[in-house]
Amino acid sequence: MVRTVSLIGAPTDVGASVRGAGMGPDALRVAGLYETLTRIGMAVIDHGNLAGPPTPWAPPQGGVRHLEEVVAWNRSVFDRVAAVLAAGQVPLLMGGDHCLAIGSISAVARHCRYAKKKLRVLWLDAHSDVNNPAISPSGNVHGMPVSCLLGQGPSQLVGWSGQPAALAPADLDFIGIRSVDADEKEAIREIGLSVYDMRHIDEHGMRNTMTEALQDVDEDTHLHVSFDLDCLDPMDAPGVGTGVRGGPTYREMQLCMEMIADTGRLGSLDVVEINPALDVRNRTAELAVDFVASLFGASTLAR
Ligand code: HAR
Ligand code: MN
Ligand code: MN
Ligand code: MN
Repeated sequence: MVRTVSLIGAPTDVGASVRGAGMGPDALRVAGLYETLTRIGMAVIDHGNLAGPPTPWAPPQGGVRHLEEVVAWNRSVFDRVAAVLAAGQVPLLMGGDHCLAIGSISAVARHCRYAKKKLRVLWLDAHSDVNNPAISPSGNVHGMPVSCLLGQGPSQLVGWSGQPAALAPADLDFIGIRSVDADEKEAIREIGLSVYDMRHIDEHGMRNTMTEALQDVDEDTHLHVSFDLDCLDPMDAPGVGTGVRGGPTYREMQLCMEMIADTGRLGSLDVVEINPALDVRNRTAELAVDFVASLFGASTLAR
């Protein structure tokens, strides 16, 4: 059966403090996301872009920047992702900054409860995004989505899945992490989150890392990938607002995607943090399209 991928654009940088991630959806379209997925045999629908408030560029209040606007954007993301899942399709959220994963994954979590699927989230990122308003150094919500999904964010941003928390700590694995704020380190330890950081990948290689991360994926699993493009090395992916040197190589990331594809359990995807204002000739969006193709099963000797 041919699976249908639904592209959902969320053109906003409301959760960031560097401007430009709002241009991400069109950068992915220009890089040929629709055409590439079609070429490898997927049915694809582009739903166009969601609408939402402009980014106010105001300072944080109570430790959070732009809370009202972040809530508004995430509500539209939640509703559209929920509708796409209800139609039996694979939602591909084109961000936008990473705060949008709150709405996206909350909708996926609710769907998994109804469908009696086990949700597993792979968070591919340079950052752990597990800040909250009390500890965030910036107030930017793109540094807090993991906390919100674990039920520990501002009250307006938790509980959307119909449960106090969309995710339990064991539902989530971080891959590629190398930038964690002081208080986030403590939060990761206290919550007991599973982190395959860059040192782990250096020492064990991507193959062993992904074998370990995917070992409990079975036929009842819904796999969600939240792909922050700053997971990559900024030498390869310069078009991001908060790049951190020392990411996985192009080949390592390809293997990561191919091993996820091999499980056959990919059910939903976020592609976030592409910032065309900082990019070089759309290189980062083109790279993202390459990796998304691998995630959906493109390989050298097959499609
Ligand atoms: N940890 C920093 C903060 O909370 C930076 C986080 C953000 N950037 C992202 N998210 N792109 O992965 O402000
Ligand atoms: Mn992120
Ligand atoms: Mn990041
Ligand atoms: Mn785990």
